[in-house]
Amino acid sequence: MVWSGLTVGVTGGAGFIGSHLVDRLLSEGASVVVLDVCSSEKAAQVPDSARLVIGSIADPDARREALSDCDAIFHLAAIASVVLCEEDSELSASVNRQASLDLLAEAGISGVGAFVFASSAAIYGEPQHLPITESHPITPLATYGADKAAVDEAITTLGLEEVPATALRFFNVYGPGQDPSSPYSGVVSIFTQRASSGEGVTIFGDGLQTRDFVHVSDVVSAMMTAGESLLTHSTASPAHATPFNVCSGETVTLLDVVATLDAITQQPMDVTHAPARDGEIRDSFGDPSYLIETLDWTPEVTLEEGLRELLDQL
Ligand code: UD2
Repeated sequence: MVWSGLTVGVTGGAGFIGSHLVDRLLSEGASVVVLDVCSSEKAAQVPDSARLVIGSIADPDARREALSDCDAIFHLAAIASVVLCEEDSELSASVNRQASLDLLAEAGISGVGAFVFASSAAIYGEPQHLPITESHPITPLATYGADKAAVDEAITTLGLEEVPATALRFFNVYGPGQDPSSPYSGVVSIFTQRASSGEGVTIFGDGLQTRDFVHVSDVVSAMMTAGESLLTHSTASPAHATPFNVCSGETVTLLDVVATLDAITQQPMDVTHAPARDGEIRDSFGDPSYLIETLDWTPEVTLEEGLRELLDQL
């Protein structure tokens, strides 16, 4: 067992994806340290068996307290709202960019055996070809994507003498625990909650925009697999200084999502159309084959299975 007995830091470990990762690491026998700015409500949800340091990744003392003795670090903490990053680009620059770069440098100094960064499909910007492969140009549309891209690039240009690290480019992640009421709620969390309560949904645009929804358990497996490879092979790992798309390869329209929910609940939802969101990307779907072939990862949860699971839990 690669993780048993290791101390593993998870920044953003009280968040949606991070909390699933923490559960998985604990079940694999790791000692987990969570660094998160979380509310007291979120703090209470962090398992007692993990050590929680409440603080920002932009605070060097908090980083030191939480992460200086870690064997591996998963870096998920970020200002996740694209809108907030646009409104406060200084905040995004200090948290999403500079603190992440500082953390990466400190991980190198302290000899961390694996650094896994939560990058984003947002770094690709408007797709120039579909499906999006890792060689797609990095042309982010906004501050959030630009700051993620800066850290992604720092990782993918690391040398063999530096910290073993990888950048995982998440597409549209969904699954249990994603808050439908937050300002950056994913469409799946909103639509499943509405389907469950019998309320209608609003589709921005014609509903034919495409996305690549990847289940959080598959995202966790991708992070674990990449981390294991780095811990085992260090900078000789094929994951080192390499970016990977983390996506399902399943392309769906929003109308497909509604139709699938309708079929599961056997109750058609009321759908209202509103104008498309400004500056939104119409089609975004990725090619997961590089991760599948390089690290033997397989996305296992189909969108229909994932939606059924969510509705069962509501
Ligand atoms: C994703 C990320 C976002 C950022 C962005 C960069 C999520 C949840 N969001 O935004 O953080 O990285 O990519 O490109 O992963 N929609 C509706 N009705 C609703 C809500 C959404 O029609 O009530 C539409 C929305 O206009 C879009 C699609 O659903 O066409 C997906 O929206 P989203 O916010 O879940 O994700 P996305 O891809 O816009």
